[in-house]
Amino acid sequence: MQCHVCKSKVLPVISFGDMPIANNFQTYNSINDYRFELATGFCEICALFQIIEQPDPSKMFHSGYPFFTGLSSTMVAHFKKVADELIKELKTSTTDPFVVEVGSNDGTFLVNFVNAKIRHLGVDPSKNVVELAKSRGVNSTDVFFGELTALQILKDYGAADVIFGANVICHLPNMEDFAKGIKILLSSRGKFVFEEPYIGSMIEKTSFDQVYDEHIFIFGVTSVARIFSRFGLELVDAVRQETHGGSMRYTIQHQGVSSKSSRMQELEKQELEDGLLDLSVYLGFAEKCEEKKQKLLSILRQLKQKGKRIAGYAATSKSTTILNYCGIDRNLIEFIVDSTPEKQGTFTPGSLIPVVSDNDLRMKEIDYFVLFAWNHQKEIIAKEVSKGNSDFKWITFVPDVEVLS
Ligand code: DWN
Ligand code: ZN
Repeated sequence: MQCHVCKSKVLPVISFGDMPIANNFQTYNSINDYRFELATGFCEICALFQIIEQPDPSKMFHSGYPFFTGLSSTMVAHFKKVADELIKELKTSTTDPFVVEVGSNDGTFLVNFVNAKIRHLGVDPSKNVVELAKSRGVNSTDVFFGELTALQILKDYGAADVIFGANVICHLPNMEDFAKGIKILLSSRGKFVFEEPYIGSMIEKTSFDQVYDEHIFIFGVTSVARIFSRFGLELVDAVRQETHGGSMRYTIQHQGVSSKSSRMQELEKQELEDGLLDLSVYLGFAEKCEEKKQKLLSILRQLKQKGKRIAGYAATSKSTTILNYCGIDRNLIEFIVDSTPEKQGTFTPGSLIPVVSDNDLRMKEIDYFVLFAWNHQKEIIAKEVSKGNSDFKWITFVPDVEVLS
């Protein structure tokens, strides 16, 4: 049990048991039984919460990757806002700027640079999403990002003024190879900006479903600063974000280029005060995970005993952790609706609950929907209300297990 970054001993926190690949949706023709233990630990040296074993990345990111950033209108608007801010900054500071996105998915972020006629490149290992991005005019390539890829990009395009990543850096087990790539590709005054689910939010809300095979690390300001300082890079700014139930946007530069912002120093202080650098907070989190599991199971079983019909809303990656850790199957949840065509007609990994369209007529017969995309609550409820479904009843489990009124 070694830290993936510093190789020192990781202290065990909680194991969620045997898990399938979170996005490995099953079909009648291809039932895949692959399992790994989703155990977590904490490295006191890096102040870093992490999963101990990660399956081979090629099992997760491939030409059948079923997640498309552009399916959430909230996220599309969010990435447009970030892109617009960066474009404004680049246009005043740099002639002929060059922007690279790591984990560029369907091009939702980079399409804004296409419109602004700014040189860009998207890098993503999943061929299907890269093809989609290319069809939107986004220059993209289907490779993993690391030292070798960075050298190639530097040769082909020159140094990057901005390297961006959203909900991707925490997916990369080899931080050394990744950070070396950033060090090589980033221009001397360039910025590496990335956003990830925030450890402070996960602890505060007991949102343990953020932990699954793809999310090897749940970062905080302190851990990010410590990790990148090992590679001649410096965290200079951090800002909290509402997205994905509580995220953080980090800005990294070459060491010594800028001074640390005061808001980032405040956040570091807060993490120390909140105990995020101590194992005990994580052990408390582990207890709360077990309590939440029992509470969710109990509410679902009570409703079932009363003859109520329950479905799920959104077959998220996160739902794989919840469903398998709690042992929920189709006896409790009849089906899960989801807007992703690639997921419709499949079965959820491990729990084998059917996934159907979010326009399925059977939705009208359902008494309660468990909201697995609790991070998109506003958008989803508004969408259902606009479809005339204002009488739907929702069960959430973040921050607490409750029926929404
Ligand atoms: O980090 C990651 C995040 C950003 O996205 C990845 N590892 C994979 C993915 O995680 P997720 O699946 O938990 O993401 P979301 O955005 O919480 O959920 C997306 C799922 O929800 C999709 O299957 C589509 C579905 N959905 C829906 O059915 N109706 C989403 C919205 C907004 C909707 O209105
Ligand atoms: Zn470490």
